[in-house]
Amino acid sequence: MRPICEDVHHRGDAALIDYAQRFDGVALEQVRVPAEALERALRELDPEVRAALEESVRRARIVHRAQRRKDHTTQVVPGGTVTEKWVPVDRVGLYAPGGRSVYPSSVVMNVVPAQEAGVPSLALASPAQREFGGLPHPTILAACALLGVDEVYAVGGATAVAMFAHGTESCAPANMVTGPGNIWVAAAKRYFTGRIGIDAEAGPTEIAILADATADPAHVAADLISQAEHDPLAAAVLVTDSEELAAAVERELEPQVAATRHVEDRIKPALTGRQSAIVLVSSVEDGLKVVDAYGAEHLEIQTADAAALADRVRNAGAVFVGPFSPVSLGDYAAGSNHVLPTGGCACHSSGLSVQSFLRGIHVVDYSRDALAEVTHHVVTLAEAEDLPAHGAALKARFGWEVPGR
Ligand code: HSO
Ligand code: ZN
Repeated sequence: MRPICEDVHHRGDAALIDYAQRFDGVALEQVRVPAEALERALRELDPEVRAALEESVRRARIVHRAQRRKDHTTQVVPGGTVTEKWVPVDRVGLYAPGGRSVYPSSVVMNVVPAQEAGVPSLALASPAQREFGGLPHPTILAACALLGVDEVYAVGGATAVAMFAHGTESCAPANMVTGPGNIWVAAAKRYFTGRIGIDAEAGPTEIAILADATADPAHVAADLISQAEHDPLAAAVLVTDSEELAAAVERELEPQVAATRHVEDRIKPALTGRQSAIVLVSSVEDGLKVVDAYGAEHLEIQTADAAALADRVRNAGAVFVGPFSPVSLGDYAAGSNHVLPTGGCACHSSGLSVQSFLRGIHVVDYSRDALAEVTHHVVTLAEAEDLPAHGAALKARFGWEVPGR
């Protein structure tokens, strides 16, 4: 990975074109996707998919627009203020995978918060695909066109991260790279951490369901399967105080698994893997402790008092309350973001939001009098830290006398 990233640094577009040939089997003429290819992809998008994506975008915009924080000025003392100013990152590079997981919904979930944060320059990279004439997957291109992202690159994997980190002849460097990707993308993001901002590393999908005897076992089973569908390493965990529900869910799983599509390659290994389980607890209260200790990416609460219980959850990427808020709704059309912390990171991190693309800058503005009033404290602390020049910077403003001493 490292030599590849260094090569992109040194040879720019020529390296990207060589790697597209080597890894994707595509002879690229240029790395930037022409505008007409984006327009065509949107024109040729299935109208029903287009309508669904539009609704997904509309709802995500409602939620993410409301996240934007206002600048806030605090008067600390008369004549002394600190303003917290929220400034969007100048330029963001988004990555969209092209292999097994071609998810236009993830393009929506990355682009919408960046746009609502006011990021002025947004580019997307996705691997060149032989079967699509050397362009990225048409649904990804259509999603970009729908969202108004017109700077798109047919570049995949670690080379895409390197392109955004260093910049090439075609692509200006970005300050931040977000979006899911395979292990090479994750490794490249780690490699560049510190130089560019990155989003959290995404692990396999997780769903935990806290349910009591009032839950519908058919729905619980369907929801467990829905996230097992992502990956053989996906985790699906039911936590319940009801032996009857546990048994009924197990009975439901078999026919439902058999009736779906990705049975052998993903769902069966996910459901039977060590990461998935049905956990019997003696009370819903104990169940709450279990799901809090787990800190799952997605937590569904399907109990009699779902809203009250959900209110008490401390660790989860997102919480889905009651029988009519399944995780699949959140994946596409709740308005919430589906880029969420996995692997226990929900204990310290949040999902992607407008906030992810903003920096809070403190703007300090003190008058002469306000500075004079606190100078002796600053001088004292500076002396205590053996940093007399720090104190001198204030004293110089008052004829080298410490006011009030
Ligand atoms: N559930 C996934 C996101 C996704 N679902 C994309 C469908 N498409 C995040 O864990
Ligand atoms: Zn999903």
